[in-house]
Amino acid sequence: MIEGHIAFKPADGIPVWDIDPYAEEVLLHPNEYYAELRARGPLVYIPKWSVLASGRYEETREIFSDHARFASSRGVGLNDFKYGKPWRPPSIILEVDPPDHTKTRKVMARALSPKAIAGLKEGFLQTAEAIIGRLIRQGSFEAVTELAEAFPVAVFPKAVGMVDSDRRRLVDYGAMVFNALGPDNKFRRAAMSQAPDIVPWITAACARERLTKDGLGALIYGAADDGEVTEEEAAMLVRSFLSAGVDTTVTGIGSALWCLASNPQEYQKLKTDASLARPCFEEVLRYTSPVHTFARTANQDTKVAGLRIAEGTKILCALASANLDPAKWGDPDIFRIDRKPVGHMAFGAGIHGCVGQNLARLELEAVLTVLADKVDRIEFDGEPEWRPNNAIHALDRMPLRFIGR
Ligand code: HEM
Ligand code: OVM
Repeated sequence: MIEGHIAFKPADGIPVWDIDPYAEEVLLHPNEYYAELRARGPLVYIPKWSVLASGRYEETREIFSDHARFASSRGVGLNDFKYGKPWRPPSIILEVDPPDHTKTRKVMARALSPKAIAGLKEGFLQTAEAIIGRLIRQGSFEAVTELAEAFPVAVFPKAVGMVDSDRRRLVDYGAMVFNALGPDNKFRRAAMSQAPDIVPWITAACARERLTKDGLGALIYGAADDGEVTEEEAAMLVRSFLSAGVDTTVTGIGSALWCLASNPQEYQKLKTDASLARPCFEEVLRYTSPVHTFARTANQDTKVAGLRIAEGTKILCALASANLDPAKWGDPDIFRIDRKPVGHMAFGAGIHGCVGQNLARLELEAVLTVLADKVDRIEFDGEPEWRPNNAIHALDRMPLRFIGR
């Protein structure tokens, strides 16, 4: 038996499914797994990891909306912090419950509020113009590194106020944090092998002295000056920026380009009406769900959809599957930039709902607006390939061609 995965007998009515959601084929091309997960029932028991999984919209939303019954403090990955030691000191916003969560969430929400980030828009647009202009002149390029990574890595560390940035370490740290949410499989081990190099670099980058006085990081340290959090807590919250703020938006941009290259008629809609940039991103999020799975742990004996769940049960919540549930969405497998998918789960829901979502939207708005203005057509210049990760569904490489106007 694997440490931390104690086998149990699921309650009557919960189907048992002998599948590994972390198998490479599933992580690369998960939509069949999601469809079968939803079809088998609101909850299924997966003996391979002794967990329940939720893939339907209604129940996934119910679980995410109820932090009192479904805790984050035992980890939001497969591993239960009660049994296995976390690989790093747990996040003091993501991996905690109220009341601990309330204070740190308030500080982060203020630093990432629409008002706090409004001033970033102009710089985001300029950077998008510079990068996209260069790629148009180049014609063909590899979109994951040259656009999806290049843009966030140019704007985000600067917004945080980092004095020195390191693209490779920032992107790989994100991938490590998300791979860490899965089992001890080859993806997690490969990511973790980089920890001795990356973790000390990240930790050092979070110190007050390594941040400018005018960035988002300084706003967090300002909360330490005001006595809202300690100096150590401020450093941990800056670590949360670096954990959650890079790989997610890299994935969002890559997936947006993939959606638009695959659906030229939808791209033409965006070109005709650039005010669709934001709705387009919401549909990219629904359709591709950068974070495919986050987990919760039942705090008490409870029920979902009338099915009994025992205290201590881990539940994998397949956000990507909820976002494709035909019981919630009409024609869920069709990408439509003007769908306006209110209530999608790509940013989560409830008290832990993505605190960086306004910043993510600002980044994607800049990229999509400049694209629509400058690029006539987006075409594949080779087969896109996905990169397996235990919690994120991202492209590995995608040769593209921009045909300028
Ligand atoms: C939380 C997705 C961008 C910072 C979350 C959650 C999701 C998510 C699903 C919920 C976690 C849970 O309930 O367990 C995304 C996606 C993004 C994105 C898809 C981009 C497309 C960002 C950015 C930042 C950020 C840019 C930072 C600037 C955070 C933090 C939390 C969070 C700190 C924890 C909030 C809490 O627990 O209260 N994100 N995120 N995210 N996100 Fe994002
Ligand atoms: C964190 C954090 C927040 C959201 C997502 C994430 C798993 C990490 O606070 O470290 O990636």
